[in-house]
Amino acid sequence: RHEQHAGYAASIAGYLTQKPGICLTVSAPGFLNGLTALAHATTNCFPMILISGSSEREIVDLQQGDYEEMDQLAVAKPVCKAAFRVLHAQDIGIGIARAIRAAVSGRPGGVYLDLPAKLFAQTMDATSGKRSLVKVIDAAPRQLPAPESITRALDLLKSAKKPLIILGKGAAYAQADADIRAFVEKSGIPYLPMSMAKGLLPDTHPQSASAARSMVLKEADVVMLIGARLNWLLSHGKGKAWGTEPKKFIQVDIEPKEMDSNVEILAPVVGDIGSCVAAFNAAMGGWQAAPADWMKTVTTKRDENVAKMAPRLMNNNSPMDYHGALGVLKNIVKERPDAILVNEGANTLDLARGIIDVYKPRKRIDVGTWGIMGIGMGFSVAAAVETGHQVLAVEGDSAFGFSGMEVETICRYHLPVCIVILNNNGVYKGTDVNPTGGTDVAPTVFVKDARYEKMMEAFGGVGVYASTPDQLRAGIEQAFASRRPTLINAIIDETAG
Ligand code: ADP
Ligand code: TZD
Repeated sequence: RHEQHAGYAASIAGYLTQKPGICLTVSAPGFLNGLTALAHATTNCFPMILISGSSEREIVDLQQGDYEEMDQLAVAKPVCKAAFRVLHAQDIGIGIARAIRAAVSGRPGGVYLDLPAKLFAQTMDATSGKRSLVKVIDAAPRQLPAPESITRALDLLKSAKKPLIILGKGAAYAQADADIRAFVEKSGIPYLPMSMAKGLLPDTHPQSASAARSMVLKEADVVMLIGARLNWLLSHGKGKAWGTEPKKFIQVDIEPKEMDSNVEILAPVVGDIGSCVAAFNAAMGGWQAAPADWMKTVTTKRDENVAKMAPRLMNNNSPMDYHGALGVLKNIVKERPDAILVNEGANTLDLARGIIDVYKPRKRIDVGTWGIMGIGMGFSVAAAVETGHQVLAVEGDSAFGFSGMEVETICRYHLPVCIVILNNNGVYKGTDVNPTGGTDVAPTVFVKDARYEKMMEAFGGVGVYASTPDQLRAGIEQAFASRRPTLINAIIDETAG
């Protein structure tokens, strides 16, 4: 229903399949709507191609006022990995091939392909048309790491007293799941998954340090990043979050320029993650597992934190609080680990990320590097279409509002998507007071008791109003059993958050 969501769907299809998702839009305003998603794809290292029609070049360049006039190639360039324009029908094959290669090779990203109006009236005979198409061979070639970089990294890792592995969404994208798991397990080192890397190893894995995150970041002495950047999500590798213990970093990434971007990387390993991790596994030989006392410190802290949280997740309050509602969702996903979890919001995001365990790779997709609202329904559509699995979208009420109209798309294609809106009447919570007085509500407060479930009913899907954890569970179980598009309006105490 809106190009931005088509674009988000394309971007996450690229992430899930390693094939660039393709989004087609009309010119100027349609192009601009899709551009947000293209920029998002580039920022998150997802392969995607935005193809857009554009006005006549001659008129655009002289700014003579064409229908939807805009110099789209120039506008797209700063936010994408590559941008191309095709002016002749015989160049379409080459244009598409260049776009595919640019999107998936090296660090993946968003590519723009501009098709001006002039192109559409052109014809070619079928035989030369066919000949002009290009078969893209080995679009994302393996990039083997230098052998000495592998030795350097393993030597540093061996010297550690308190090592830590951080897995990022680049590792999940790489689809080297078995090798990554084998490496982590053989190393015996505690690991921390970034949000979309959850499930590469099950969150219940004995080496998972998720529930001891603050502690391991502070205490670790050698940190190995695999497909994760030291950006804001990791406090740039320095400052309070990283404590006073001096850190030595190993970084595994396909992008050489990522090294030393925030702090010194003592052991850079540049290559594709599949090849790098396979090289580590081959070179590890008789590996001495990580110091047992360190692992014990990590698991003690983790188990303490998990035990502290457990009773809150079982509360049966009505209206619900976040923990009561998310406790239900945690159990649902535990029983159905093939479901794909889509997640956006603020409290809804932060708490769901910590509480809902993920058991398999690429089963959690969320707001990504920018922390954007609006990915929810586009991601849900793409996840359902690309995988055929049940989707569970856990949405803040504000977050849902950015893409809500796409529930019609979900109904139109009968997709197995169950949306749970944690509805607390506003952004963060629903009790803010307008600081300027007057009769208007605060800017963060929405219409109270909004009946979001009726939006789904409007298009023939199932709407559920749930004010208790039991009603929430029953609604989701019904949705998963029927695979019908379902929207559950889960009523959260508006003071919660
Ligand atoms: P997270 O947000 O999970 O921490 P980031 O998006 O910051 O992860 O980092 C992902 C990193 O993974 C990027 O630096 C990207 O270059 C890298 N990457 C993506 N695909 C591959 C791959 N196949 N091999 C190696 N590195 C990859
Ligand atoms: N616009 C976009 C595109 N992305 C954003 N991240 C924001 C605005 C700012 N923003 C956040 O960072 S979280 C959020 C906004 C608007 C909404 C949080 O409210 P919610 O979730 O109802 O979705 P909770 O759980 O009630 O906090």
